[in-house]
Amino acid sequence: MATIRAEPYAFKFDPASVALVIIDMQRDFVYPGGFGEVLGNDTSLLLKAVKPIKRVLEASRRAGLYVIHTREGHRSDLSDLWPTKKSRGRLKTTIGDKGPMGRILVRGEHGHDIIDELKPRAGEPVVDKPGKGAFYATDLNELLKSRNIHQLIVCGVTTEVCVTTTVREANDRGYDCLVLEDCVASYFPEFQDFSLRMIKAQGGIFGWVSNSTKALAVIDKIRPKKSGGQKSVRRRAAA
Ligand code: TIU
Repeated sequence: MATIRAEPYAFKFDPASVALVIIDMQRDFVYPGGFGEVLGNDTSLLLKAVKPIKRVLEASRRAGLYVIHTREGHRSDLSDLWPTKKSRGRLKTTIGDKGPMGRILVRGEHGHDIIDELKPRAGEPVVDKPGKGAFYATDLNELLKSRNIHQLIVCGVTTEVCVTTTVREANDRGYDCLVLEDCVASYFPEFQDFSLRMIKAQGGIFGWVSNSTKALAVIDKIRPKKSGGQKSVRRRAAA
């Protein structure tokens, strides 16, 4: 068992039963010119999370932890886009329309993809989700259950939208979630603050909160098991 210093108390986990889940680190949200900016937001606030996430991602790979990435987006015919989601906000440019980085939040478009700094490696599942929560209309639960994973280390954007929706969904499906506060980001600093406080309040009503420094102090010491790790499982599956 490994232990990360966290609030409201230490987060204990078995490296074989934990996954690093990186939520929606897509150009559309993180870079200027994407959907985030179309919504009127300052995307520079999200860029701050990239370096700490990268450090946690690289350490998790070295440790052999299971790594999953998610992307919010829709089929090119928008058949999985609720009319309510399309029209909400009364924006001039909305999901599916042409933006500076291709059609906004449409799968296969440049803006929809994960930023180069955090590019998924072969063997790391990328879960495409049409909603805010990563469990809605995806196979995330099946991917995790098939490996007996019941604890998640959560990073990504935005804290009060897709991160907390996913953490809440995860709770109701029996997962423990540890959120790393410098590895999640919001366009609104006050929402970031309150979202993290809501997670750890009431004895950890939704989970635990820590940071990348405390997590890395522990993940850096984990050695991958010979039979574990993403590569060897893939090899087994292919055999
Ligand atoms: N707008 C906003 O803050 N977020 C989203 O629309 N999606 C995610 O959080 N990924």
